[in-house]
Amino acid sequence: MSVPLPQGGIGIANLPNQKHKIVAKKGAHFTVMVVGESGLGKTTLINTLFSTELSAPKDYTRRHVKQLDKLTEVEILKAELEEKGFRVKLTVIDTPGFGDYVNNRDSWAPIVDFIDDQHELYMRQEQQPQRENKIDLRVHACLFFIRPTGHTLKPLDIEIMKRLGTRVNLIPVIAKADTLTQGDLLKFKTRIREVIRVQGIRIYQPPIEPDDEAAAEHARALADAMPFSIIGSTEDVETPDHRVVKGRKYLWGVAEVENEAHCDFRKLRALLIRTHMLDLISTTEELHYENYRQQQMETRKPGDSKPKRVDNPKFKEEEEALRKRFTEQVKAEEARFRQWEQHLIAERDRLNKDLETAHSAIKQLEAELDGLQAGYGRGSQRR
Ligand SMILES: Nc1nc2c(ncn2[C@@H]2O[C@H](COP(=O)(O)OP(=O)(O)OP(=O)(O)O)[C@@H](O)[C@H]2O)c(=O)[nH]1
Ligand SMILES: [Mg+2]
Repeated sequence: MSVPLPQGGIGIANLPNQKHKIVAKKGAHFTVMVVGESGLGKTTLINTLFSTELSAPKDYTRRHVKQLDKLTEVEILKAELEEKGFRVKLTVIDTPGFGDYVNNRDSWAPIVDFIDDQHELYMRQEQQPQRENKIDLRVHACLFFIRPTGHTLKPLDIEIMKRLGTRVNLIPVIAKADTLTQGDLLKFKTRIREVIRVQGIRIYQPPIEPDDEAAAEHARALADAMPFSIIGSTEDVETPDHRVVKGRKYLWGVAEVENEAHCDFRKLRALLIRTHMLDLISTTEELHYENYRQQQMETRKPGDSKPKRVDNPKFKEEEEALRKRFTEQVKAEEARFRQWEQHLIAERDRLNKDLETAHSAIKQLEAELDGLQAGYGRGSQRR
């Protein structure tokens, strides 16, 4: 079920360096994961990717994977892409959304564990004598969905993004971009970028090629657009000017998936499956997997078979403390917010009262005026 890639392809034809040429020879495994709160359109985006580019739904396989002792049930979709004889085995991992509250912490922790587990699994296979045909589900790109509040990142987002960013190529996306106006979307983006910077969250940076001006330009444009705004839809709808496009139809018009004036879907797709697939793969190998391996080497005693997060009580303690501190922070923030809300309500009530007083004063004046006019009318009649 190979699907030729139209327009531009994966860009294998002019690979920048020798290493990429080696990857190209072997063919690549590329794994993308979507993560985020429930109902933000993760599954829809995957289906949109497949329906706009990759293949008809019948061409890919879906597999439910229930992880033992884990709360996460991930869905794994596979498809194969081909360009000029270069094959990519694409795997997309759809995770169920976690809740939007601290108490739901346990429902997203398995997602972080899942990423570690894949590194662990790969590392163990590397240590085996027979190293052919390794199972490799190491995640090369993790799309993190942000709720389109128009406000800012939530403490929970920050916490999760921090953890993901040190493990995987993290690509933040703003979900359901059609629910914000372009102006609000831009402000939202700027604010999120600021929070990412201030909080030291690591996100994927498209590398700037020093000796390829066009590629550098493209990379800069991608970096500037982050976090990518997304509209997901597999529906064909007709625009007011009679084009049929993938989009979402509203009374005011159509939000178009592939229109760059509406959202960054095209940029995200280009980054993933055209221009930066190989970079995502090699940074995963060289940076994230290598980090994991090193960390495990340092902390694991010889003969230990399990990764440290299961074994090491000190690590658990630290994590527990961190979680507690985080929960406290969120609670404090919420208390502050509630106080502020109370204050607003009181202020509103006060203003309403003022308004009422003003209203009755006006009413009274009107009544007096009526009285005067009536009196004047009678007076003039008498004359
Ligand atoms: N307005 C708008 N709605 C969207 C968009 N993408 C998805 N939706 C809608 O949002 C709802 C949830 O979409 P899903 O794709 O199931 O969300 P999910 O993130 O996979 O949800 P979970 O699997 O529960 O975590 C559906 O009704 C979608 O039609 C979008 O870009 N804009
Ligand atoms: Mg889903």
